[in-house]
Amino acid sequence: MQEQYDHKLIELAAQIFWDQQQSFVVDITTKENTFYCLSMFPYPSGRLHMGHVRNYTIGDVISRYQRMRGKTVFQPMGWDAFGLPAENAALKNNVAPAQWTYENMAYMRTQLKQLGFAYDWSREIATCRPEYYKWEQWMFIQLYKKGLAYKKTATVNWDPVDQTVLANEQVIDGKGWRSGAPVERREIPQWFLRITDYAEDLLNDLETLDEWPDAVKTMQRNWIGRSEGVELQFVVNDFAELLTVYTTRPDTLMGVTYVAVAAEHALAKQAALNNSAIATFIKNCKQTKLAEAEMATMQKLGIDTGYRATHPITGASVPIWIANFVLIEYGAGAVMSVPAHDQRDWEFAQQYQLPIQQVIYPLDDSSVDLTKAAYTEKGLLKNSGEFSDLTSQQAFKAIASYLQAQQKGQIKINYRLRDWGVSRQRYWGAPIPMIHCQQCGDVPVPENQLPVILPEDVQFEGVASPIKIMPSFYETTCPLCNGPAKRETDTFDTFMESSWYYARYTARNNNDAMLDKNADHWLPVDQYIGGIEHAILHLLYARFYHKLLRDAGLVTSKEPFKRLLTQGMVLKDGAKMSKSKGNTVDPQALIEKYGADTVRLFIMFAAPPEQSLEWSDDGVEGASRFLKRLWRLVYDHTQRGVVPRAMINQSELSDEQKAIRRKLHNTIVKVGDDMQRRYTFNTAIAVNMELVNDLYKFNDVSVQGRLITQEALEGLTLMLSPMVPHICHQLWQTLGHTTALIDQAWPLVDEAALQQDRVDIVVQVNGKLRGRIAVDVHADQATVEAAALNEENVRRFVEGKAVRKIIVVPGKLVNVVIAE
Ligand code: ANZ
Ligand code: ZN
Repeated sequence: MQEQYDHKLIELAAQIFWDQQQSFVVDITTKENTFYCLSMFPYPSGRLHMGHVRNYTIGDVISRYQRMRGKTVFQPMGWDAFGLPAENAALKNNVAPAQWTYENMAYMRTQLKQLGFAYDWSREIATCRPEYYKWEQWMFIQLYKKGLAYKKTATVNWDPVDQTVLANEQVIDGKGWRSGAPVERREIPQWFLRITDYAEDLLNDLETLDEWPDAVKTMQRNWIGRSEGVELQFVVNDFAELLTVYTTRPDTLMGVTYVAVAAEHALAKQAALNNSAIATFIKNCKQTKLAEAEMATMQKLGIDTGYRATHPITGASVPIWIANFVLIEYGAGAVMSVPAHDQRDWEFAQQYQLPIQQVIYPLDDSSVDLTKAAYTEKGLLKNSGEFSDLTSQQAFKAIASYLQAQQKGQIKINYRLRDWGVSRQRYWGAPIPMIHCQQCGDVPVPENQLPVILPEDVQFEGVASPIKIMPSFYETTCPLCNGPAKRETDTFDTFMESSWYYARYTARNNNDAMLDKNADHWLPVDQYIGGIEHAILHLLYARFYHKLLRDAGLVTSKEPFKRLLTQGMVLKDGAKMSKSKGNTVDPQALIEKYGADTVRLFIMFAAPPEQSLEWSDDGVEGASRFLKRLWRLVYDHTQRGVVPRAMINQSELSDEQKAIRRKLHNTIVKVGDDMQRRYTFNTAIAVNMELVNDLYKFNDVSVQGRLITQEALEGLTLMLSPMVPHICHQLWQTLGHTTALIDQAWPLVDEAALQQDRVDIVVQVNGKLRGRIAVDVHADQATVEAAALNEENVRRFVEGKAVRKIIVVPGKLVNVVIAE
């Protein structure tokens, strides 16, 4: 063994060894005792950032630990390879998105290998490969046949600079998140997946995910947004249909003073036909953005349609307005307005001087000032005819049944969740496998013609997608009538690929089916690890897709991820480490300077995985110093020759020898718990560090002492190996083993070593701490008292005084009471 710790040599040697032994390649047909550990795959942006390194180190530590516990661990890695940045890079550097992506993958793969992650590289996936997206296209066609995929014209946020549709979250202050250009609204035909059919399942099954963080489940619940209300109809003069509204507060029905509809509502369109002011108002509404968070704060604007609705109970006639805060996509696209009890309705009524009628009163008789704000609490009904004096809760039921009996309304459950728009007008994505024929309409690509391959060798002319101007791509014949037809040139939202990759890893090499029976051997994923930024969309889409796979008979489980860990952010000087803030630390430089093990150790030691991690150069130095200390300890020990492991006879050991063994075995207990249950890898490392300190002090070169040191060093090496696998791989050999560390089991606890035969007791004199003694655990009271009085410092305080009383708390404390 070399005296100096040389991380470069050691890490390379370990990596070559694992590679040659194929240590991490699993037999995918394994059925029992499996553990599927998955970290969210990266977008191949160019190089790894510290957030990736943290994410993947956590996953690797869990994987390696589970392996030592006897599990067959599957830990795959791949690339979420489609997406906008590749196109931006193409425009900027004049390199095809495919080439840019493949180059980035190659570089980042090298980095991941340098970090020593225990991946089964034989199952690597890149979502931009036809053998992957072929099955996504195939599944889409199955969904289309079931009516779960459909096309409709939808209003979208259009970014005029990036020439793409933006999701609502990508619109910030009415501008595109990347381009900063004012967003326009456009109506274009788009493909949707009917996720709303699964809203109830997606909500209810959250209950089964007891190993998910509550915060994530709450975010999912809010996003799905279930509400219980009543849908009711108003009769409108001169309008062919009844006007339906959705309310969660039917108890306020008698306080309705107007009705408001969305600008896109049929009634608004009819009103605009011969009223240019209304037409202009509607047009202006369309130009403003959709972002929902802004709905609450934006200025409320409206216009009177001149139409009037008849109140379903009182028969009173109320005006119908068009209001910009009513969403066409939610509920019925129209609301019954109760300005006394809804804040938005109140603001609108103030602005346009519409009447405000209070019908709900506080249960405790406190007064309400409706000139300041709406009273939005529930309470007691007044001014509500036969419903007066009911509580809100009672009135909900009473009014709902009244409307139902009159056939004017019914109870309705609504979800905020919208169907998932999967069309993107960009190039670098999986082609949507549909053909449009003038005669036959939309026709799916026949399955034997899949995949529809995205041409990779393309030239960008401007921002527009190259395949939209490439007849060789889009010109085709109709599978039904053989006439000329046009392929869909939109591509899938990249959330499509990341919604099922976890399953495809298990069927990576199957070119005949999307999934096979191996999927059920591994799914659900035992441990999924990733950033909290994916708490809503990615996880919701993956959960939805899993249910689609289940209903297609491809898996039997309900949910894709059993246990979820969302790792905290990496901070530098208190701010999130990010390119835009210019405060990044490049992992590559650190790997080169200190080695992968130092980086891994620092990351796992600096914070528990779910908390944010403050970057510290000193911390990195500290991790590096610790590894050198560990190295030196083993070096010094083995310089005297290796000690073959032998039975240790506990009864022959000195107190000091027993103490160090007890420390070792206590550490094994504690680290096991930290790694298995608590996931507090930082404290697991801390107790190993303490053990290293104790071993430096121990320095017992007797035969027994060397035997104990050998045992402790082996324990340390095993326990630290999930965190710092390379150095431990070497140390294991240095300690005299011919078998590889990677095949070792987690160390066993020797119960005998845990037994304590002496306990430490504090000694007080008149309640003040004056000394400590160690006594036999079985010592009787008299022996303990004598030992206490005999303690040097205690003796000084007691000397010459009368001892009144001695109080003994067994195993803990002795208090000597003396006359002052
Ligand atoms: C009358 C009312 C009175 C309301 C009151 C609230 C309080 P959640 O809980 O999120 O489902 N609403 C219904 N459809 C809407 C749309 N398309 N655009 C904007 N707002 C709409 O919200 C349901 C409530 O949001 C409904 O209950 C309705 O206002 C409004 F004291 O009806 B409420
Ligand atoms: Zn046709």
